[in-house]
Amino acid sequence: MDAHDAAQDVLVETPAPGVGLVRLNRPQVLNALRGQLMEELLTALQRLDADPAIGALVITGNERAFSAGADIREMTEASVTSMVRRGMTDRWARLRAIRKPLIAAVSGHCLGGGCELAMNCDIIVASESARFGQPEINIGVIPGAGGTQRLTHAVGKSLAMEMVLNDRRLSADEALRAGLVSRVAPVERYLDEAIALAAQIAARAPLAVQLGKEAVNKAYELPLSEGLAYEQKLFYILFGSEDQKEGMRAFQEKRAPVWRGE
Ligand code: CO8
Repeated sequence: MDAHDAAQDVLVETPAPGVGLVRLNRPQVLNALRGQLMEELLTALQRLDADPAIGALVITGNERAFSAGADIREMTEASVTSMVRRGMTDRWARLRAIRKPLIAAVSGHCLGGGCELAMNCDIIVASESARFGQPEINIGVIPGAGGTQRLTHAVGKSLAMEMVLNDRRLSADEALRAGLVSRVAPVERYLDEAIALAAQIAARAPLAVQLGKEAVNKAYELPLSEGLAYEQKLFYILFGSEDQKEGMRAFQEKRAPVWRGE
């Protein structure tokens, strides 16, 4: 293994109680998503997901770039066979299998696979300098990790088409208006806001948080009648939890609930 291979492509921190933070760490190439980075990212997220002390996760880059997308150098000479063998599909499936809420804290470039990574998260918090785009058309391809699908759900067909077919980039305010992100903060504060939001969610009833995430994400997959039925089943399931009893008793006793995650 040479020094390049030994590089840490992601850094993991616990910046607040209950919060796991994963920083993409290839600033010299605007956090381009090479295979090694994706593996390290997924390993870190899976570890945090399994850690009972952690309730919510934040993925971030740096002020200049969340990520400028897949590593173009790694892909240039790729063949169909090598792309299939690379197991890209498995990696994104592993990301979707994370049960705890994932918040993307985005500043600067958020492009291509970087935008797809952010959209795979449950909530996007943007800095005022964030720029969202799917510029794959410039290099002769199209998005390959959900961009055409998730963007269309998030911002609507017309805007998604402009972004995919003509590299239209969205400013943070445009992304907020279009519904791609839920809040925009100054560059000095966006990460702190994302961490604070994660800490608030981490302090809530863990099972309800997990099932709430699952139910909202089902809205992307299911027709309304099936989604409503799915939600109802999850709602019923929560009546088998201690936390449901605790939450409703605490309300009546006018005290703060103590969640046990059971
Ligand atoms: N891959 C590899 N290297 C990159 C990438 C990238 N995506 N983006 C930037 N870099 C490198 C540059 O080559 C440069 O390196 P060097 O200093 O060695 O020349 C360094 O980062 C800094 O970049 P620039 O000098 O270009 O910085 P600028 O501020 O002038 O420009 C831009 C910033 C506009 C972001 C520009 O770098 C750019 O256009 N980058 C490419 C963006 C792009 O096309 N992204 C889409 C990639 S394809 C994709 O994501 C498909 C997703 C499929 C699934 C995902 C699988 C993980």
